[in-house]
Amino acid sequence: MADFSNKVVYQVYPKSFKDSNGDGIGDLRGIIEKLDYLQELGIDYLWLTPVFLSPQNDNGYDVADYCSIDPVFGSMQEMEELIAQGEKRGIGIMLDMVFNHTSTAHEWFRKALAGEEEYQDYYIFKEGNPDQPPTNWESKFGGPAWEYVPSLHKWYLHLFDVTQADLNWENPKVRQELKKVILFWKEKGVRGFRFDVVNLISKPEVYEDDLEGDGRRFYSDGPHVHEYLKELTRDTGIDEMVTVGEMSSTSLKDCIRYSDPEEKELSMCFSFHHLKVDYKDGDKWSLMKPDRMALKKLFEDWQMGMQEGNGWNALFWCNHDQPRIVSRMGDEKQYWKESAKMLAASIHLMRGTPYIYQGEELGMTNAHYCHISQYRDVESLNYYRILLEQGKTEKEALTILAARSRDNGRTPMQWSDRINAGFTEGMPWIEAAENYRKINAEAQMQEEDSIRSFYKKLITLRKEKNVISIGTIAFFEKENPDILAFKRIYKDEEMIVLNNLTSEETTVLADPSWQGYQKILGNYECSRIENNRITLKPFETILLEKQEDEP
Ligand code: TEU
Ligand code: CA
Repeated sequence: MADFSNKVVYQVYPKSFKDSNGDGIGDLRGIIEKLDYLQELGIDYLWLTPVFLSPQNDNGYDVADYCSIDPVFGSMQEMEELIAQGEKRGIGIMLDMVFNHTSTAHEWFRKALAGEEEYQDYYIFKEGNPDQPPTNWESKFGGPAWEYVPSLHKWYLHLFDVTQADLNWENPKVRQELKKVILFWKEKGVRGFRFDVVNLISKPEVYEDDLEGDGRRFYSDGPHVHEYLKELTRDTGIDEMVTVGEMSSTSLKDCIRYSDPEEKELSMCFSFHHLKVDYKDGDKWSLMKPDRMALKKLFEDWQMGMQEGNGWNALFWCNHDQPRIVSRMGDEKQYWKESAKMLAASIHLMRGTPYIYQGEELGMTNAHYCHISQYRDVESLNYYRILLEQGKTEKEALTILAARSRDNGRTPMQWSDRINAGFTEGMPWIEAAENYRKINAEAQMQEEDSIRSFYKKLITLRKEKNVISIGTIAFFEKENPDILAFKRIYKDEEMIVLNNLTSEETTVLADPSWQGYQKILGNYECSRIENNRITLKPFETILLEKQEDEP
């Protein structure tokens, strides 16, 4: 397995990145136009969320054909051009493989529905009567996880939308088909893959009611998942490419196994525990302020656990399913720039490969929509209905969506202060956040002190310093909820990273051993570093480096 410790991945959500033809929907041509922007930022890989043929019920995560491009995004020729143009700029394209389920519009599912038993075995169909689903499991998008097909007298499983039917990985034919997809894209020259909810592919042998939860404990990190991943990697020869698995409700132990190079499963894992520290009682739709102590503890457990187990983390705050981090853990009003930079440093300087989600490098914020008609996401619309059914008022439901909707991460990329943030000449499929006149790429390209410039510095530093890419990590100030502090060591290189997670000033006692350390990066021009203590300003981040001893 190859090493991706000094690489940085940039995630593009094509629908919202750049529209080239004025239909209001981002497309491949738009991405090609912006490759120079990405090269200038310094990234190594571009992870593209699905652009395959799809009814777009879940914005492409409902795939109808894994080997063709949805016309809304462009053509196969444009995809080939994107790969070639990326290559020219040192940017490898990573594609998003949605292998837990297909769209119900996929040919396999259509054949299954038409009664072909061979294809019914591609999915998880269970006999049963119409008023009794096989289990009480719930879909992650709300409602039951089973749908009844009257013509077949059978139910099928869908852990996500009703138009996303779960594939049956127990069937070797399914595994063969999916390997062919990987080989098809490998042949086209893509450099890596992200695997959607890949820890859900192995379902239990027996399907039973979950008396404690929604069913996830039966199929998350399921019985044969490690076996299937090894087989997929081995038979497609992707062990030297960058591969990242999205792990839903996973365990540290399993993530170590998925990403330990000796296991030859994946290069790294996304896990989400650190993004649930503001879920009240674990419920995404119940609001709470972020629990900073829990956040710190999770970082520590996962960083130390992965280090000890020889696993590798994908480091990230944002993606197309998450609200914007500066709105969530920072302060987008008073300390917008400071908090966005601190959040960037805290992630990029830990042990793992960092991911930047489009617009994160600009400090893009949540959408601040105030009407349900502004939302587009299937999950948001389902939950809006569910929240009203639970007795919430429209206003309460909208407050919850404003904090939690996936659409917060899907507003158009803010390129400039021109209409629609310079994203489209037409009517955007989803409204831009109003603050694009202030927060946009054009403005930040000019400014040395911008959030984007800070991200560039972090990327450059990772390339220059082994201590950042491969150094060991250890945490301190562990009992202090306000400061995320850690030390990185590689041979005789040492670094201290201090992050004030709050909008209040706070102090850290300086260790005498930091005497010869010097600040090499921060988000305030002057820092208060005294002999015995360091006073951190609101959301201040400081990177101190040990200077080489005098000869
Ligand atoms: O996401 C999986 C996932 O776990 C989230 O969608 C999560 O369930 C959701 O945010 C609940 O709050 C992946 C993709 O990233 C997502 O866009 C897809 O909708 C989903 O899989 C299904 O393919
Ligand atoms: Ca378009």
